[in-house]
Amino acid sequence: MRLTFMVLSALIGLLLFLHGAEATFVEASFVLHQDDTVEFKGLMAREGEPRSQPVSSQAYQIHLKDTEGSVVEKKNLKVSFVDFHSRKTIEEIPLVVPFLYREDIRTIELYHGATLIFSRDLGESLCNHDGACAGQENFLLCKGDCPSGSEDSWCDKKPDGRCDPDCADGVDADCTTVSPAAKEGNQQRLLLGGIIFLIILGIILWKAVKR
Ligand SMILES: [Ca+2]
Ligand SMILES: [Ca+2]
Repeated sequence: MRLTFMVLSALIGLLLFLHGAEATFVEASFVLHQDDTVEFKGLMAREGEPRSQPVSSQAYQIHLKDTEGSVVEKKNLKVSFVDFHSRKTIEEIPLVVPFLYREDIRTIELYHGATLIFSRDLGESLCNHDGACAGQENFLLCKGDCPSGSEDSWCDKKPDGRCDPDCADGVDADCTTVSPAAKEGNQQRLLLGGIIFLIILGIILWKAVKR
């Protein structure tokens, strides 16, 4: 049983390694005022899992809704208008709310108690599926409109022969002016590295199964 688990874990790890699977999350930024006015500052897409501490107080909440208006995620927000150091009351605070990206998320709402103090349709901002890469759409959120190599403020680092103009010098191998011979040499080294990795993994698994 333990062996089967080990083999399965190794295979899943290998699959994740080969595909480079990463979740996408979005950070929504706001400025919240004491009088409950809210300024929306924008959205930022990132790769990975959102990290935020659980908050027990339900005084302020974010609701994410789908196209049908059903709540797909609720989050309690940490809100305090008292400065941590000076202990003085402050009039406004920045709020950054991370959430896992799902294609069905359409609306973000901010509540103070039962009162809706802010609402915004995110559908247009995240991906409007119109064939043009515009606004805050990018490769992470909207691959249909912003394929790899699009100018979308996101360096996708995909080795696919398309130079991404958003990548800094040396980040996207497709942007470097490497000679075809050197490029072929790099590809061969990468292939050899992959084969060696698989052989080592095979030996480890074989030894584990034999034990
Ligand atoms: Ca679009
Ligand atoms: Ca890009």
